[in-house]
Amino acid sequence: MTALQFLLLALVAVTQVASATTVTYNDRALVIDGQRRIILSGSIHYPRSTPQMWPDLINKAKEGGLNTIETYVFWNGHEPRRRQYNFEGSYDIIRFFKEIQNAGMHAILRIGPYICGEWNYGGLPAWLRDIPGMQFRLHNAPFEREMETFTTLIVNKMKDVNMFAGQGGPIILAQIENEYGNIMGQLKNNQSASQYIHWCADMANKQEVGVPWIMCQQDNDVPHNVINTCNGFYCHDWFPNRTGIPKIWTENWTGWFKAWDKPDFHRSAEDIAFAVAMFFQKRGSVHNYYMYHGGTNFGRTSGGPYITTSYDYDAPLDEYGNIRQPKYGHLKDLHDLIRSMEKILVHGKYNDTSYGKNVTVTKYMYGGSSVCFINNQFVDRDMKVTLGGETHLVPAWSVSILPNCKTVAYNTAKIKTQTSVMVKKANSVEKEPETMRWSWMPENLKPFMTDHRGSFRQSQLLEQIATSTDQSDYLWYRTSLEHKGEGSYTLYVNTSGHEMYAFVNGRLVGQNHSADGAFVFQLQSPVKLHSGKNYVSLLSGTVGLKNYGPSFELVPAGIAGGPVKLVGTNGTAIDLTKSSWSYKSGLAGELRQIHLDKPGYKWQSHNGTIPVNRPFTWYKTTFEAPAGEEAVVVDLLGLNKGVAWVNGNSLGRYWPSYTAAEMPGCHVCDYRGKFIAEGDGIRCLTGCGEPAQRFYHVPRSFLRAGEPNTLILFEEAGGDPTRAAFHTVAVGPVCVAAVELGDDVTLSCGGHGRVVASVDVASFGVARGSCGAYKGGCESKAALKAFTDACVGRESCTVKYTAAFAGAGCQSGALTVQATCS
Ligand SMILES: *[C@@H]1O[C@H](CO)[C@@H](O)[C@H](O)[C@H]1NC(C)=O
Ligand SMILES: *[C@@H]1O[C@H](CO)[C@@H](O)[C@H](O)[C@H]1NC(C)=O
Ligand SMILES: *[C@@H]1O[C@H](CO)[C@@H](O)[C@H](O)[C@H]1NC(C)=O
Ligand SMILES: *[C@@H]1O[C@H](CO)[C@@H](O)[C@H](O)[C@H]1NC(C)=O
Ligand SMILES: *[C@@H]1O[C@H](CO)[C@@H](O)[C@H](O)[C@H]1NC(C)=O
Ligand SMILES: *[C@@H]1O[C@H](CO)[C@@H](O)[C@H](O)[C@H]1NC(C)=O
Ligand SMILES: *[C@@H]1O[C@H](CO)[C@@H](O)[C@H](O)[C@H]1NC(C)=O
Ligand SMILES: *[C@@H]1O[C@H](CO)[C@@H](O)[C@H](O)[C@H]1NC(C)=O
Ligand SMILES: CC(=O)N[C@H]1CO[C@H](CO)[C@@H](O)[C@@H]1O
Repeated sequence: MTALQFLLLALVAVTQVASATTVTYNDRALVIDGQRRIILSGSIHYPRSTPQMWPDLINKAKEGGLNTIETYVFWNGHEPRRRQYNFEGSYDIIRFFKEIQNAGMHAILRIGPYICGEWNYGGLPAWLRDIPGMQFRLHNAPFEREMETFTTLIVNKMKDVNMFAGQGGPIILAQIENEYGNIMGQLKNNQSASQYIHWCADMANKQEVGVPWIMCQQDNDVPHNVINTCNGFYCHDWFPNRTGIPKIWTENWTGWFKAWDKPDFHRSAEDIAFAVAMFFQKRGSVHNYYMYHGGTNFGRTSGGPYITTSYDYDAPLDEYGNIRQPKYGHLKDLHDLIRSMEKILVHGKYNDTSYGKNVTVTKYMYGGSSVCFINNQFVDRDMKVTLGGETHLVPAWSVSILPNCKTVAYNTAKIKTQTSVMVKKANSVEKEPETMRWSWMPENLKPFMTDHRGSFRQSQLLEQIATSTDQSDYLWYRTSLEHKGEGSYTLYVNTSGHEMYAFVNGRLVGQNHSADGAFVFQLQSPVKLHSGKNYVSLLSGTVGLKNYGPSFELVPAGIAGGPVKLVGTNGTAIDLTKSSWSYKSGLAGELRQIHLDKPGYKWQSHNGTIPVNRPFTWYKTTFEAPAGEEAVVVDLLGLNKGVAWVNGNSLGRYWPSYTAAEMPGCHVCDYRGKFIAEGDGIRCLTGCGEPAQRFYHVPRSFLRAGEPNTLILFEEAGGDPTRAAFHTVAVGPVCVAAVELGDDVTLSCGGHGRVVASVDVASFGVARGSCGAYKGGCESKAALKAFTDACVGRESCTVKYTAAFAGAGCQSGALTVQATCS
């Protein structure tokens, strides 16, 4: 054997046997196999997409300059009933981690198992609270026993397939509990809380996972053997309390989640880049985007309270997994630069120098090289900063990075990446919605309108979650009363949420739901009683369970004590609160599993006519899957509220009749200044006054090409399904703005065979409007021709911006280009 052959063989051996990786840390960084490393991570939650989507999402994250994927673990999905486990489909966590490993990336395993995450009950299974003596997230044996059992199960599952770094796997950090610091703060030196968090750390360390344990947002009373980390929109001014541990940012919120009553939040690419650059300027070394891909709350027990089915989060990858430009590209440029400076940042000596109010220059020096950051934290003032003889203009609320301390390679406020506007394209395969044939079936409400027996009776109004154990969104309450003669009354029902339908003698007399984030409301409806026996049937519905705050398991849902009363026009009141109430959890159609479209179901279709605006109705149609690979959505405008399934797979709750609020932040958008998600000063909201969510994601893996696919809707409030239509999501207009002389300008239609159809604007003036609707200022014929020649008919194209483009008499400066993909 020659030396070369030997070397080759040795190489093969090394690549075939996943070698153990050691993970330690010091005050500057994680130390992986003896090397200090910068970790650029992004959160992707496996149940919020499908296994078929995972490789693409992970690869796009890698392409976007990340080296790590972070996820929570979703206990209620894995253990829906006590000791009955689910690790299939979207809950195949092992497959998800193997995909991360296949992509050659690291992973952060955030077990929790309390995870918040805008997830039903913060991830805790609803059956937990039925265990006697249970107190969530405090020092008590029932909770700790269940938490330890589940944590151990997950750790062992990961160990069995060698997923921890020490076993050659991708996991470099593990998390126990989640944002407990907030809870301890609210419980004010509660002994039980302190004992609990120390118990968590001890339990975690007993697991011997071989990688460090982290606790996020745990600034006080930090157990000595865990690393505390920061969550927030900004973490540059935050430092861990103890020395010898690195500065880790576990959740940098890339946007914000959406509730049914809220418009869409947007965090600008400029502001998030500012936050990331500031973090690395101030010694940060482990950074994670929450979320990098937000995704979809598909199942009933996926979303948090009043959270929309879309969990898009304005993340760098959109709900469907498409690249969101310019956010994705602007951050990729930053990641590539940060990683090129890795050695200097994690080893270098550093010096922060204040250049007056609000401006700081940081210089890192290592092995004869240096890199500089200049930040300007003024909201309203661009600043000139002179460094080593050169003067640099640093725009307000931005950071400039100078990899040699001389020339600016990146400024967080200057976006070089294109903007892509995603559009919904009509489905060319499918016939027009008018010709989709619908059939229907009524939900059988009769049993609960009469004396038919419920599951049990009680002479009080019970709390809903305890009664139904969250096996359904719905709980029936029914009582009856004798009345002499006819009478007119108003029915009053006080409920703790989230929605309520009232029936008297089988007729729907009223409905109401919580508004403005307050779950408690009162239903009021005029009712008529007849002589003899009258039935009052109340259907309470939940829309995702509470996920946050101390002792959130004590937050009630449903009628929970009421009162329920009838008040006559003359003031006579009949109090039904202590009547004999009969209970039943779930709807008949849920128990029959109508969504599975089993043979023998009596779907009705009188020559294609179906009833519309009829509450409590099941609808069914078949459709052809749109051709191609682009994401598919179904437009449910015209429907009211319910649940949708395609081929038996839940698309989640729909509620297109819910209109998002108008708020002050709907009409102003400026990236400069601190981003907030609550209170005064919210900005950059869109979708105000529009349906909170009209389009629902239908993952490709739910569809069958070339065969009929079935869409089933359960419409609870009454709507019109005949307008439902399928669309694909594709890049429409693409734009670049603020391009400077010498820049290479790239336009891309996002693949899938889409090409540039036309170049519409090439302007030197100050282009007004937004991408897709730019009104040019001073047209450059030369630029228009160059872009048209290079781009039309191509999936992507690159054009260098040269002096030859300058239009006569045009304002010098930035070039704006807009093209349309088709
Ligand atoms: C700690 O808080 C829990 C939940 O609010 C409460 O049940 C318990 O009594 C408190 N313990 C102390 C010592 O205050
Ligand atoms: C830890 O740091 C936080 C701020 O980050 C501070 O409020 C707290 O007092 C510190 N606690 C300890 C024990 O040093
Ligand atoms: C930090 O930089 C400033 C400005 O260049 C210089 O005056 C100062 O001596 C430096 N401090 C250290 C500790 O290197
Ligand atoms: C930084 O600028 C903002 C306004 O842009 C101002 O409110 C703030 O006080 C300034 N901070 C300091 C430290 O001067
Ligand atoms: C008050 O109104 C109710 C309902 O209309 C009726 O049944 C009842 O007899 C009335 N009582 C009196 C005292 O008028
Ligand atoms: C029932 O709701 C009404 C209206 O919100 C409220 O005024 C009343 O105090 C509530 N009653 C109880 C007992 O909570
Ligand atoms: C719905 O609830 C709100 C809040 O309690 C109440 O103001 C409103 O009158 C109710 N409407 C109906 C029709 O019940
Ligand atoms: C069904 O409807 C079509 C068009 O609306 C009509 O031409 C046809 O006669 C109808 N058939 C029956 C059996 O009613
Ligand atoms: C304290 C706080 O606002 N925590 C939130 C941080 O963001 C995550 C993700 O959106 C939420 O789950 C927390 O509620």
